[in-house]
Amino acid sequence: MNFNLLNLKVFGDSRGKLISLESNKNLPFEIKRVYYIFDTVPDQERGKHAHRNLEQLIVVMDGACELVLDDGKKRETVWLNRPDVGLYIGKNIWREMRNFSYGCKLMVLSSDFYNEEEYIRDYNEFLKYINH
Ligand code: T46
Repeated sequence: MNFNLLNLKVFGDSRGKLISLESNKNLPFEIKRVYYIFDTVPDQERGKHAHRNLEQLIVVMDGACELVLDDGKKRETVWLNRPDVGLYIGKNIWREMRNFSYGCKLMVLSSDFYNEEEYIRDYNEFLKYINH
């Protein structure tokens, strides 16, 4: 399936830890947008859409959440709970985000600017799109 868990290189010493993310180096795309999600609550789901062309890297900076990934043939669940692991999601993957810890903080690096036209927010439409 077109997703991958990336172990990010950590520069750590007695002062703490640092991770650097660079376009087309340790990230497989050029970063055009960064957004973040915070103040999450456990009983609220997010996502439930796919992107036609967008690639993203999701890093949980604090807390934890579950990502369900679906390519129309199978579903896999990934638990994200550490800032040194990034979830790369390629094109045409349906994603659902759930079981957030209270106040989980996610940073998302994105290969393109925000464009609502590029989202597929209906699961049946997603299935039709990938099987066309
Ligand atoms: C994704 C997951 C991981 C903007 O105006 N600009 C932006 O860059 C984004 C990402 C969102 N928005 C607006 C659109 C909605 O009115 O913010 C509102 C909430 O967005 P949405 O309901 O799409 O949020 P999530 O958490 O369900 O999904 C987001 C991203 O949209 C999506 O690309 O992969 O996070």
